[in-house]
Amino acid sequence: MIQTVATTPYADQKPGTSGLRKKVPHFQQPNYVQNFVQAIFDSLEGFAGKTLVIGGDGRYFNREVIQIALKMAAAAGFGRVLVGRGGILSTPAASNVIRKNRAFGGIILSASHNPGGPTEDFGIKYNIGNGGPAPERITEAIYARTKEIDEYRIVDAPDVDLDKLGSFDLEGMKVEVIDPVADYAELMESLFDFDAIAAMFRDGFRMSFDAMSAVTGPYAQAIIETRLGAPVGTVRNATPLPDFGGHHPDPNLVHAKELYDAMMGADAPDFGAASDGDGDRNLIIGKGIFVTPSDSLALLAANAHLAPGYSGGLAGIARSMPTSGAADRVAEKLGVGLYETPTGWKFFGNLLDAGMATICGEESAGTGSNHVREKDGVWAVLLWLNVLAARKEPVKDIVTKHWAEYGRNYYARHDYEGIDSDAANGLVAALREKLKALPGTKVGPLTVAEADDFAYLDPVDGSESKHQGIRILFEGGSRVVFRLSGTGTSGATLRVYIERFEPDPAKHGMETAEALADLIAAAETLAGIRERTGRAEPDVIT
Ligand code: VG1
Ligand code: CO
Repeated sequence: MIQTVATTPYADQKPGTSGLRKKVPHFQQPNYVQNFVQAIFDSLEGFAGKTLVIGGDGRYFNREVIQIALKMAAAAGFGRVLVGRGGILSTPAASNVIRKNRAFGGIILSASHNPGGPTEDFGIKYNIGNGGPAPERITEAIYARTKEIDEYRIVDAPDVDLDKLGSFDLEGMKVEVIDPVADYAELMESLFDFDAIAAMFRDGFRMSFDAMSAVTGPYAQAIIETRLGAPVGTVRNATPLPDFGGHHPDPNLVHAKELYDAMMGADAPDFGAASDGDGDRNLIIGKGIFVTPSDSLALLAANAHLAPGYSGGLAGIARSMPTSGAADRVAEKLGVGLYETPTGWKFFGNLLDAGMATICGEESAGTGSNHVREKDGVWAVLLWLNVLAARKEPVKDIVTKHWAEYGRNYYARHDYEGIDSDAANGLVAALREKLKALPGTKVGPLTVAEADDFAYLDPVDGSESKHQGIRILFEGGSRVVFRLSGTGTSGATLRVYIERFEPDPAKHGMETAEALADLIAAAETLAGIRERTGRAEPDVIT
C-alpha cells in the first residue's frame, strides 16, 4: 500500500562536492531523509520498472536509511533494487554494480572520510546510469525540488532482511540482496595480473593494508588475502564498524599515523596502503617513503601499461585543478590529453564516457580509471601491486627515478577546519577582489605571474562551473590555491594547496615543508589567514 505523506521543505539540502552531508542528528529530523530521497526521485524521469542500486559504507544510520529508501523506491515505481548484503557497498563497488546491471542509477549512503556514529556524519548521494556521481545539472534540480517539496510517497511494509542473500518482494518491487564483494573482485581480476602479484607475495613480499574499520575491509580481505594469497593479517581493521572504531576514516598522514609510523620503521613491510570510509580513496606509503596522491597519479599513469587492463595505453589523463601538475608531464610524454577539472569526481564522468581520459585523480587521495565512474581505493592499491610485481623494485626507487625523469612537484595541502563560515567566505571574497591587481606583485622572494578564479568549461557537454578555487601562480611555475571545502559538516574548511616544481634531481631530497616555505609564507601574506580565521596553524597537513 502506497502512503502519501505531507511534509514541509528544509532549506539546507544542497548537495556539496559529493552529495548531501550532515550530522546524524540533523538527518534524524522528521522527514529529513524522506524529503531528500523524494526530491531525488522527483528530479528523475523514465525510471518506472527500472533497476536502482542502493548501498552504503556501513556507518551509523546506514541500515535505517536503506529501509526508507527501499520503501520509497517501491512507491516511486522502480521495478527492482539491488542492495548489498548488510547494506554494504563501497562507493566504487556500487558504481560497478550500476554499470554491470545497466541500472537506472544508484543511491550511495556515505559521508566518505568523515567520522561516523550517533553524533557524527552521514550522507546521501545519487549516481546516474554510467555509475558516476550525478552532474551539477541534476544535483541542482534535486536541491531546487527540496525547497518546494510538500509530500513524499512510501510503501507500508515490514523491513527487508538485509542480511540474507536472495530475492524478495516489496509491494510489487523486487529487492535483490547481493554479495557486495563478488562482482567487484571479478572486475579487479580482469584488470590486473593476479598471478604475478600472488607470486610476489609467495616470494615474501610484505604489505600492510589499513581498512580503518571502514568499508574496504571485506574487499581487501577477499582480494588481497584470499585471492592473492597475502598472509592473513595483511589487512588490518578489516571489520566495518558503524563508528569506524571511533577513528576518522581518512587515509592521510594524520589519521593513518600508525601505518605511517610502521612504514618508516626499520622493520617496515615493503608496501603500506589504506582506504577511507566508503572505499574510494587510497593512501600509498612505500618502505621509508610517503607517495603524495598527486605523485601517485603520475606514477600510476606512467606505469599503467604494465597491468593487463591498461596494456593498450591511456587515452588521456584527468586531474582536479588543485592536484599537482606531476601528471601533466606524464601526459605530455605519452602524447595524450591532460584535462584539468574542478574538485569532485562528478567532473570526470563525461571525459571517461567520451573516451577522452583513462586515468583520473585528485590530490585528496582519489585515483581511478574508466573501469568504474568513481575513484577507487582498492583499485589504486592493486595497480600499485601490479606495477611492483612487474618492475620488481622498491617503491622508493620507483618514485625517485620518476622524479629524476620528470622532475619533482613538492606539494602540500593545509586544511583549516571548522572555521567561522563568514570569516572563510570573507577571506575568499577578499582574494577574489584583488585578483586583477596581483600579477607583477612581489610577495617575499616570489613574483605573481597570474591570478584567477578557476572556471571549467566541460569539453563534452559545454556546461560551465565557476568559482572553483582561487589560483595564484608565481613566476617559475609554483602556485598556491585557495578553496572552501564542499564536504564538511561544521562551519567552513579552508583548503590551501601549495605546489612547487623542481626539475633539478640534486634538489629532490628536501623536506616538503622546507621546499615550500616561501610559498607557505606567501599564502599567509596574500590571504591573511591568521587575522581572518584566528588560526595560526592548519589543523591537518597532507
Ligand atoms: C573533498 C576532496 C575532493 C573529493 C571530495 C569527495 O572535497 O577535496 O577532492 O572529491 O572530498 O571525496 P572538498 O570539497 O571537501 O574539498 V570523498 O572520498 O569525501 O567522497
Ligand atoms: Co570517500
